[in-house]
Parts: sequence; C-alpha cells; structure tokens
Amino acid sequence: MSRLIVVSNRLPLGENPSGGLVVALEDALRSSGGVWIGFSGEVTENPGDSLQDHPGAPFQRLSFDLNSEDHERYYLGYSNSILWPLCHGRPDLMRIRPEFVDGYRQVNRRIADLMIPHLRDDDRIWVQDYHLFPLAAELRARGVTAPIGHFLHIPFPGPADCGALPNPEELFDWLSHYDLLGFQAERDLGAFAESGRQLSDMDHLSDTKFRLSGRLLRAGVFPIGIDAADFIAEAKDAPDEDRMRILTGAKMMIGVDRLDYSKGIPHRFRAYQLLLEKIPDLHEKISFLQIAPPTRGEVEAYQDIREETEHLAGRINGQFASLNWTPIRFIHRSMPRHVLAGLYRQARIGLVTPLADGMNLVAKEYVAAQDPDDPGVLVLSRFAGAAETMEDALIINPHDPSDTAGAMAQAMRMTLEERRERHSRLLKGVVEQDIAWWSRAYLTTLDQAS
Ligand code: ADQ
Repeated sequence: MSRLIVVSNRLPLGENPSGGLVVALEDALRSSGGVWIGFSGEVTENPGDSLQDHPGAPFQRLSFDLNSEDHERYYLGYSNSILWPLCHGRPDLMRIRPEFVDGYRQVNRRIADLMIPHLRDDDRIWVQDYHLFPLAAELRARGVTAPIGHFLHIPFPGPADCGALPNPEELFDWLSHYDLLGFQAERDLGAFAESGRQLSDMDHLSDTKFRLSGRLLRAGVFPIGIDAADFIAEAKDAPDEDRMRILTGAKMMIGVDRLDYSKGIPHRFRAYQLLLEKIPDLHEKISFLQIAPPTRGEVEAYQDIREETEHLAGRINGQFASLNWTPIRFIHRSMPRHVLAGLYRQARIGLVTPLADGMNLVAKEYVAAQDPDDPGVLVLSRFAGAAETMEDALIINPHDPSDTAGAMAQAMRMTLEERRERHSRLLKGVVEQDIAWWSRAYLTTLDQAS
C-alpha cells in the first residue's frame, strides 16, 4: 500500500492531536505509515533548511518554521488578504501587493524543496487548502510523479471574482498540476468549471474531467463531515455543570463561529434585533449566546468586525435588557469541545448564517449534539456549502434580516413533531457522510484519477 503524505498549512501538534482533519486522516496515515507536513506555528528569523520531526502521534509529523517576512507575505498577505476575501465574495477587502504574490510562490517553493528528501516514488500526496495551490507545480518541477490531490476547504470563486486576482492565469496553471481537485459543494465545482472556461484554456471534457494546459485533471465534490459518533457521545455525556444555564424559562439560541467577516455575525445580530422589535412576546423567552473567538487579529479587516459586533451587541442589550433578562451574550473565547457540545444540545436554535462558507461544520455539530427526542432547530444560510445537503434546516438568506428573523420565530413555535422529523433526516445525513466517509471517498477517487 502506498504511503499517504498530507500537507496542510498548519501541522496538528501537541501530545494527542485532535480535531476534525486529524480524525479524518489518522486511520489512512497510520495504516499506510504516512506523514503529515505543515507549518509549526513558529515565526523565527532562522527557520532552518530541513523539516523537524515531532514524535508522539500515530503517524509521522514533520514541520517547517517561517521567518517573519514569509509569514507576512505568504500567510497574512496572499493567503488571508487576497485569497480568503476573494473566495468569500469580498474582493473589496483584498489588499493586493506584488510582494504578497512573490512571498506565496517563494514559500510554496521552499516547502517543495523541504519535502523532496522525504518522498518516495510510490507515495500519494494530499494537499489541503488555499495556502498551497502552487505546491503540485513545484513538486512536479522537481521530478515528482506521484499522484497529487488538492482539497479546497473554502468556496471556489466565480469568474467575476477570479478576474479580480492579480494573477488569475497563474492560479489555473497551479491547479493544472494536480490529478484531483476536491471541492465542498456542487456550487464550487460549477464555479471552477465556469472560471476556468472564461479565464484559462480549460476544456470541460465530461462531468468531472477537464483538460487544462494540456494536462488531464479530475475534479469532484466531497462535502466534508464531522466525527459524528464522537460528537453525539460527547453531547449526550456533557455534565450539567458544563452547560450555561442562562435563564430558566428562556429558550437559548446559539451561534459559534470564528470572528470572521464571512460568517455574517453582524447580520445575525440585526436579524435578532428585528425579531425583538417585531415580536415583544418573545422578550424574556429567548436568549442568544454568541461564541466567537477572534482570529487573524493582524489583518485589518478582522479588527473592524470585532468593533462592529461588540457595538451591535451592546446596542441590542441597551435597547431590550430588563432586570431579569440579558437578550444577547457575546463570548470572545474558544471553548473545549465537550462544553460546546453541551451548549449546542441545550440550545433550541442553532444559528449558522454565513455570507459565504465552504461547508460549515458547526451546522453538522449542532445537529449531532441534539437530543433526538426533543431536538432544536437549525437555521442555516443558503450560502454555506452545508445547505446543499442539509435541506431540512430552515434555509435563509442572511442578507435579509426579515427572512432570518422569520426563521427564528418559526423555530421558536415549531411543534415537537416537526422538529423531530427535520432532525432525524438531518442527523441521518450527518452520520452517513461523516469525516471518515469524506476521506475515504476522496482517496478512492484520487486512486482512480492517477
Ligand atoms: P472554518 O472557517 O474554521 O473552517 P467551520 O467549518 O465552522 O469553519 O469550523 C469551525 C470549527 O471550529 C468547528 O469545529 C467549531 O466547533 C470550532 N469552533 C468555532 N468556534 C469555537 C469556539 N469558540 N471554541 C471552540 N471551537 C470553536 C474552514 C471553512 C469551512 C469548512 C472547514 C472544514 O471555512 O467552511 O467547513 O474549513 O473544511
């Protein structure tokens, strides 16, 4: 059996690395004697010229450090100030600088150089996400003939947005060196096909086959899942003291997101404000808990979103709070998984309302955490990749506050019977297409594609 080599921006470190991707890939890595390669998280002026080994996991882990200039240009710059906003429909937030493109190319070249001494002819290589688009081209230039696949965790941009890149042709050239491109949703495969048709020499040969720059390429949809069995158990076993008892009598609505402008948090707050204005009967009967740890604080657009959300939460509480009731609680911290699981289970409504999102795992976690006998209701944006498979959620347009507020009201009055029916269909999908299903489906297709 050939070894699996996974490359991602961040290497999972720590004694017993956990998290969705680790669970997804651990079996395949362990059974093939595989290797995971990624950034250590260390920014240092002397990053060294070889990969560092990190024992302590059931597979080999190899890391690289970055110097501050590379971190600024490759990670904060091209990855998170150009590609991230572009792929989330916000080209207005891009900061295009020539040195960001150079830094991104340069770090991908360096990762390829560092990888070469560790590769064998019969390996298969799986590259994760938008930080590493050029990696296959760099590996091919160094003589690597192994199958190489890519999975994009975020949306693929349509032609109008793609055209706003400083280097759209180069993006398609990078992609042409992979054997398989994996996307979260049909929407992304469609955007890739259309952008490629308009902005490159790509021919669409059949549903999933393309010719790009003279090379044959497969592409497919592989909606990522969660470790459903584990999450169900975690939520069931969550001790009472882990749950936040907000106010007896008030039903809880929960939102859990990284504090990112793509997640639609201010839109969600405005919809809640509208709900409380329109339906005073709900005062003291509903309470909204938003958990949103800050991320990427060095990037300017992320400082603005924090101010905006804090301001809105303050205004809503100022407008509606009473002595017995705080309408909205906003927590800027990460929570241990078992605490999150318990909170989801307690919440009557799970609010997942991004303006753009590759998949959104919170939607799946919320469903997995519910008590099947008395489940809560998922309110889900049509712009989350998850909306393609989670049709039994209340699907909303997050740009329209009255639509979102209407779904909140509908969820509050939904009968137990309807909640159970919707939940059982949602749960079936979450359990069937879990994280193990995802990695198996992808790797089987990669084996066929190469
Ligand atoms: P993210 O944008 O990070 O991932 P998401 O899919 O929602 O978004 O995953 C977030 C994860 O972080 C969830 O597992 C959630 O439980 C956890 N999390 C969020 N807030 C937390 C908190 N306060 N404390 C603890 N944990 C918290 C990217 C793409 C997504 C895609 C995933 C996986 O943007 O669209 O679904 O990758 O492919």
